[in-house]
Amino acid sequence: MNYQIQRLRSEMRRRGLDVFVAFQDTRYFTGTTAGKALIVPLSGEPVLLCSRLEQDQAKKGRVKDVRAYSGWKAPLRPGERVHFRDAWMIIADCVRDFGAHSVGYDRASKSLIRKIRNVRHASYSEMPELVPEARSVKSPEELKLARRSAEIVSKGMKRASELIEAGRTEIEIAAEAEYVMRKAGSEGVSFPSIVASGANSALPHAFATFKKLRSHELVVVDIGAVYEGYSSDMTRTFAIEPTKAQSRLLEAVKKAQAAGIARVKDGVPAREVDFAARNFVSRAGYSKFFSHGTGHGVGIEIHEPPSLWPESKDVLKANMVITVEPGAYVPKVGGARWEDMVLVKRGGREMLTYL
Ligand SMILES: [Mn+2]
Repeated sequence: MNYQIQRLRSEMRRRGLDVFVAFQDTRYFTGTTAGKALIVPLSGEPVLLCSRLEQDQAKKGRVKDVRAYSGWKAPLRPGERVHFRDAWMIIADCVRDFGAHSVGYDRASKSLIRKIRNVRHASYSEMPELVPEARSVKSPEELKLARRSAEIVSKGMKRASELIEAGRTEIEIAAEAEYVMRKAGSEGVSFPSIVASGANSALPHAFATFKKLRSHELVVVDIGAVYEGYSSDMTRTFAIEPTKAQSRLLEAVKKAQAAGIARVKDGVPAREVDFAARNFVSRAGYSKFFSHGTGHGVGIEIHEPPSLWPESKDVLKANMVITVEPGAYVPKVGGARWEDMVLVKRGGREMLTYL
């Protein structure tokens, strides 16, 4: 049985669940984007439910028991098996066949769960955090994909760095970086690319606009790729003939990032990494301007556990992939953020992104 299902089952045991239904996040378990729901019992084969048009794709994934459904009686290809029923009826059948009393699921509409409950009585509990938590520690196969995704974003950042000069537009830099990542195998961007110059750089979640880069500006470039479902995330801040205040800000943020990264290893509370970086930013006089957490886990989703911020209860474990990204956003000076993906290891760490 695959690693992902094993991790889910240990979480299910801990919470006393007989069955877990993943509606949102089937790709993590199946390795395919096809699928409406994955029904996982504590033992035995999981069932992947998909619409009829997705079934060939669904069968290429890791789950053997693929059940296709169709809401209307369409003519079938030779040898094709389709359940002419609604998806929720098939889920209810599975809950019955697995003899489940306690069913967990990630997220679904109340009306969908009500329909299932009406034909198959059991306790149904929404547990949106269960899968993201199970996902936070990566398998060797997942780490290959995360590494590849990090390499791709590093290439995109290299391209962006080559284009930083007065007169170019933010959009142009974003487009070139995205083009390079796409050609290197990215499925798309993991979030809308940020190229934020001058006053825009002081907005942590700016986009890229037609604004032209000018001298005496900071330029925050925050981009991400997706490789076989695994997201990457990287930020660099460039400076065009920076003022003293801009250079000082940029140096402080870079050093804060290094201080944070130096704390990363298996067993360390995530908030300690945040503290190390934040402390550095504060000592440089920018504590008011560091308005976000120091980092987050990254994988199937761009933001997933653990979270690195002052009140985080998460503890870093070997084979988690996290970002470390302190920043400071100072009106009239500009913003700076420095972000890399870091693999947590026993006794240390490994940088996954590079420039
Ligand atoms: Mn990030």
